[in-house]
Parts: sequence; C-alpha cells; structure tokens
Amino acid sequence: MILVALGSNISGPWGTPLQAVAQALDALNHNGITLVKSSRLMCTAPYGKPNQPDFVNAVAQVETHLSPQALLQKLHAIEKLAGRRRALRWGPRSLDLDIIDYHGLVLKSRNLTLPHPGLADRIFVLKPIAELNVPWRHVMSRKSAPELLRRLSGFSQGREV
Ligand code: A4P
Ligand code: MG
Repeated sequence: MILVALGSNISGPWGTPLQAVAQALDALNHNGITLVKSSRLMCTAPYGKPNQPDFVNAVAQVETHLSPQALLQKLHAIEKLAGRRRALRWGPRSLDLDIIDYHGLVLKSRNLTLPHPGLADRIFVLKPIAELNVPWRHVMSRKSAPELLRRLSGFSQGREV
C-alpha cells in the first residue's frame, strides 16, 4: 500500500490551505498516479514549530508504477506548482507532500527515508490513516494506526474542516 500525507498552512497560487490540499488530491490522480482513497481534510495545530498558522492535513492512498524516487520527484513537482519554497524546516508551507509508506519498503537514502521517520509520532498523519480504514500496519513496529494513536496523548487533537 502506498500512502501520501498532505499538509498546508499558508495560502499560495492554489488558494487557501483547504483549496490547496483539495487540488493536490486531484493532482494525485494524474501524473501516472491513481488516487485510491483519501481521508477527510483535518485542521490541526502546528507540530514541531508552534508559532505558525494551523495546518490542513489529509492522507491519500495511491497506486502507481513509479519507483519511490520517481514518485518523490512527482510530489516535489506538484509542491512547486502549489508555490512551495523550501525554507525553514517544519516552517509554514503552501503544500507539503510526504511519502508515508511505499509497499512496506524500508529505505534510507540521501533524499528519501521510508517509512516516513516521523510517522509514529504524528497525530495529523495517524488519524487520517485510521480513517481510511485500510489494513495498514507500520512496517517496523507492526502496529496499526489506531494502536499507534493510543500511545500518543491528545488523540482527539484536530478537527474536520
Ligand atoms: N524526504 C525524506 N524522506 C521523505 C519522505 N518519506 N517523503 C526528504 C517526502 N520527503 C522525504 O523535506 C525535506 C526533504 O525530506 C525533502 O527534500 C525529501 O527529499 P521538505 O518537505 O523539504 O522539508 P520539511 O517538510 O520542512 O521537513 P520534514 O522534516 O520533512 O518536515 P515534515 O516532517 O514534513 O514536517 N504540523 C501539522 N499540524 N501538520 C503538518 O503537516 N508538517 C510539518 C513538516 C511540521 N509540522 C506540522 C506539519
Ligand atoms: Mg516534507
């Protein structure tokens, strides 16, 4: 199963964060990628760097014949169209697309780590995965999204938008 996380917390050429995430979901159904299923869009408090606007987050299940590296390049191209400029780590962004899992592949290369290393600590990723209601498990811990969520405090963080 391939899962992609979407996030946005500033407006850009694709409009508000809500509009940018919605348009990004559409872009994930083109470019050699098929959108299988997506979670609802969720408004979440910023994680990592607090003094910035709230995020809109979602997770999509996609299918593709692209390799993980080729998929990452497509995601970067989509981020660029949505006005993404790489500046501050964890800072505000008009669109962030992360590969969360690529068929359970474990990989650490210069520009790609799989599964996404922050995955198990992020409610804004785990909650949408739980909502997808798919038979996904973290490849290393073998835990499901609801199991990983239970370890985190503030499980109820985030509201639908
Ligand atoms: N990279 C490595 N592995 C991956 C992967 N699995 N998927 C590399 C995507 N990219 C991957 O990412 C930096 C580099 O990571 C890329 O060039 C890619 O080659 P970036 O998107 O340029 O920088 P970043 O996003 O600022 O860094 P990072 O560490 O990826 O941050 P995160 O983890 O994306 O966190 N709070 C809420 N509520 N919601 C959010 O969506 N997002 C962040 C960013 C912080 N706080 C948030 C949210
Ligand atoms: Mg990123």
